[in-house]
Order: sequence, then C-alpha cells, then structure tokens
Amino acid sequence: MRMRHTLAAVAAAGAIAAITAGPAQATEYSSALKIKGVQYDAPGADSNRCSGGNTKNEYLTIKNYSRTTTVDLRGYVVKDAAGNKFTFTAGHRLEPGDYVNLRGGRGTDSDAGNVVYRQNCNFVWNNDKDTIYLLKPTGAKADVHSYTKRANDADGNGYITYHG
Ligand SMILES: [Ca+2]
Ligand SMILES: [Ca+2]
Ligand SMILES: [Ca+2]
Repeated sequence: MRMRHTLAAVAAAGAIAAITAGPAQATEYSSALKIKGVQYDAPGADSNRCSGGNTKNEYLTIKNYSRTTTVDLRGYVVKDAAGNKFTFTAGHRLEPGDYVNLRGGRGTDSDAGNVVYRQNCNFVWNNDKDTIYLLKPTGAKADVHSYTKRANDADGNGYITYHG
C-alpha cells in the first residue's frame, strides 16, 4: 500500500512537471543508460496471444549514451505507472552507443540482435498514457518519462522518442 501510494505520488509529480516544464524537459538523472524511445502502441490491432499476437512489436529502447563506459544491464529494472516490473536478470553488456530493445512476448535474447524479451505476452505500456521508469540495480532512478498519446505522439504512430 505504501509502495502504491509512493508510485502514485511520483506519477502525479511527473504529470505536474510535464505540464509546467513541457514533455521534452523531464528531470535528467546521472546515468549512462537512458530511454531512447518507446513503441508503446504496437502497430495494428493489439492481441496478447503468445502465438500470432503482436506483443513483440511493443518495445522500449534503452541506449548507453556514455562515450567511454560499458554498462551491464544485469539488475536494471523497468517499471510502468501501475507497478508492473521487469528485471534484467541476465548480463547484457552495453558498450558506448549500444542499445537493447526490450520487447514483449517470448523469444530468445540476443546481444547481437540487440533484443531482450519480457517472456510475457501481455502488453505493458498503456496506449493512452503511462510512465516509464528505468531503475539502476541500486534502485536509484536512471531515467523516467511520462507520456500521453495526445500530448507526446503528434504523428500518432505509437512511437515516442525521448533521447535521440
Ligand atoms: Ca501498448
Ligand atoms: Ca496497437
Ligand atoms: Ca510518434
């Protein structure tokens, strides 16, 4: 209950910040890894069937923006506004400029293919609005972004860019 309340407060604070500062000026944390962008609405009609559905086409791109430091994703956590949580339990070394697409659905993770699957066929990023939390293994925030389809997806293609 306490956790839920804290999350709600953080989400509310984020929403207020977005209104006053604009969506492009979210708080910047000290972190090499940031959210490059999100395909929060998988193209086409959504189906969460593991076979034949399109959850794999809903993904979050996490990129290493450091010019010098390689970062291991092991222990990093991704959460949404509702508290759904994914932890990178396996090691994935992101060299400077490297990225990974965290996709829904089931599949085989591949460093060469820059992909990690959530091994869950349900969608996680709401199509109307949500908040994306990227947390370090310590629990400290690495990057946080709130969005609404109306305010942040001008071309309506279901994709939002945060860090280029
Ligand atoms: Ca979605
Ligand atoms: Ca869709
Ligand atoms: Ca877009």
